[in-house]
Amino acid sequence: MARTVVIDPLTRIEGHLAVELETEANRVVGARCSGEMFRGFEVVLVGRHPMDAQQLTQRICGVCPISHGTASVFAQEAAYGVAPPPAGRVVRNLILGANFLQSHILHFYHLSALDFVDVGAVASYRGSDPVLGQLKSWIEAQAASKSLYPAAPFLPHWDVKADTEFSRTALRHYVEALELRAVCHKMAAIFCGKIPHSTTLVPGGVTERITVEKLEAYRSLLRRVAAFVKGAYLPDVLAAAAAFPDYFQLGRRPESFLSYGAFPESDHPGSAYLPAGALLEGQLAPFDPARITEDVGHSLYASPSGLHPSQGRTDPAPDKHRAYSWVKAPRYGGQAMEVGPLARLLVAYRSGRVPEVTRELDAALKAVGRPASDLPSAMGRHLARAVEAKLVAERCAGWLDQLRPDEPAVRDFRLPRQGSGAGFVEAPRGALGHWLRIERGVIATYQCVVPTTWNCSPRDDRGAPGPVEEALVGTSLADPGSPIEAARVVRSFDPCLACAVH
Ligand code: NFE
Ligand code: MG
Repeated sequence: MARTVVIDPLTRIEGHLAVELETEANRVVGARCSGEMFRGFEVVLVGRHPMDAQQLTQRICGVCPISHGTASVFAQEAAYGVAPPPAGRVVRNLILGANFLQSHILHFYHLSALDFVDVGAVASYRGSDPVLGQLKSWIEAQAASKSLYPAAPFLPHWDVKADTEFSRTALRHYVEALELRAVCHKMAAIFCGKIPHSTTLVPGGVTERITVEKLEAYRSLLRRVAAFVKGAYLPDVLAAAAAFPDYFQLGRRPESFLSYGAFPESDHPGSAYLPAGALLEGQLAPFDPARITEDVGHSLYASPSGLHPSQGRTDPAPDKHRAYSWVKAPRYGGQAMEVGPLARLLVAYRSGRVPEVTRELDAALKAVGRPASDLPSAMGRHLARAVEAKLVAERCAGWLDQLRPDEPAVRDFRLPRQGSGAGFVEAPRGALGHWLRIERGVIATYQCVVPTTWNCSPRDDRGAPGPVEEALVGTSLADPGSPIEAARVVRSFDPCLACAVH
């Protein structure tokens, strides 16, 4: 029997997403993702001083402000003809690296883990672990209260057949991860003034002075985070992967992945630690920014469709016929592309250029007894994110060793009256681009194409679905009244609709 299942809002993601599933015999045969609000940052920026952009665009999101600030300073640097000194580049990597770690830990423990653990394992706990004891009392107190949502999100509404030991361990780590995220924020704030919304990211580098104290403080916090990633996060994801092998078959879609390249390691284009590239049907090609367009045929905008972002426009049209999302539909050579940790690691893996990516991915696959062809899946996305966290934590230690106290980290520049530039960065959730044009000393146009814009895109003008819409097709729902399987598929992408609608 055909039936429409609506998840609105889809919880435990960032921002406001509605998902509509067309099902036949409880199997998803079509899906639509709707970004449910308009914000208009691209409109707000017009007419402002160009250097307001790295401050204002960071306000697009509290989870990935560093990526927006970095994309903005990259776009401005292209327009101004300035590049940071080596120390400025390295400090930026350290700030962004800390933000990746915070974001990945947040995504697994606080947004996704409750999809995979049995909360009942804590409710029935009789041991002496203080964290589990407190969690148990809290669940009991909430359950006894008359609150509308007792103990949410700690009451399972579905049947999770997870191992008791795994569930207890993961839930203890859930609590620990709250503190670890603060530690990651402290690491970032050492060099970026404050977080969220750094004050030290500027065109030409970073304004923070490098001192022995700061280097050692970062190093000591990094050690703690790296130990948690290695000792808790990665093993917990491997355990979830072993407990939910079906999710290597769910959330699959045609193989098209895009990475702009993350963490530049010299002034040369192409020096990114995780390389740029487009992976289409197994073929790896260099990333070409000219191939990006945005369709708006099914998006709530009156602007023309299929424009390159340098020509892009943002004209909201809330009553547009047939449109169902405030998210535009970015395409690469006309193709929907998945972005994010899985895209970055697959591009690196297929390029064969990053030995530790190959080593760590192969080790993770071996641990769960799966072939590499299982990576493009819901569970593969979790696995790639955890492996990436380990790699980034290790690389941060190496970048730290490159810095010397009082090394200059910023270069001066002159602001042109006119110019244009594009900035490409990898945010925790994937490829992020900002396009800037300056006229008469102020911003004439500004466009952002954001990771979740790629992943949660609606249909394009040809009617072809976006990546999450594709990935949902084929999902079987045990109980369409509680479509947890579909929610798990969507969450594997780590969507941020606040970013996507910008
Ligand atoms: Ni609001 Fe973001 C990241 C960016 S996602 S979290 O990571 O850019 O679209
Ligand atoms: Mg945009």
